[in-house]
Amino acid sequence: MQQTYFMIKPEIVAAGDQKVGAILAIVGAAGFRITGLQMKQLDRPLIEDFYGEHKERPFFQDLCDYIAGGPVVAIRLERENAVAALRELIGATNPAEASTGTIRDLFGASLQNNAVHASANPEDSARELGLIFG
Ligand code: 3AN
Repeated sequence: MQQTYFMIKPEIVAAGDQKVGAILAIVGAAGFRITGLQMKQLDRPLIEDFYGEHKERPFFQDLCDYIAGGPVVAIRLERENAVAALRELIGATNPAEASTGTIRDLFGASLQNNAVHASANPEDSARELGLIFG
C-alpha cells in the first residue's frame, strides 16, 4: 500500500455545487481509500513552502494567490501504486491537454485553475503529506 496527497483546489470548493462530491466519487471508484480529509484555508507561508519548487517561475505569485484565495479540500489517499495511479486519473497539468475522462479534463478550467493537485512522486507525497497533515 502507498499513500499520496490529493487536493481539491479553491475554485472547485468555492463553486458550492456537487463537484467536490463528484471528484471524490471518481477517486473512490478507482480503488483509493480516504485515510485523511480536511477542508481548510492554507496560509501563505505554507503554500509558498508547498510549491517551493516553482519559486523562480513567473507564475509563482499568481499560483500562491490562487491557492490562498479560499479553502481547499486536503485528502490523504491510500492504494497500491497510489502516486502513479492518481497522476494518471487526474490527467495532464493543462486541462486542454488532459486525456478524455480524467479529472482535469472534466473539471479543469485553465492551466492555473486545473481543479486538483496530486503528488508527482513518492518523495513529494511524503513531503506534502507532512506539510498538510503533520
Ligand atoms: P502538476 O500540478 O500537474 O504537478 P506543476 O507542479 O507543474 O503541475 O504545477 C503546479 C501548479 O502550478 C499547477 N497545478 C498549476 O495550477 C500551476 N501552473 C503550472 N504551470 C503553469 C503555467 N505555465 N502557468 C500558470 N500556472 C501554472
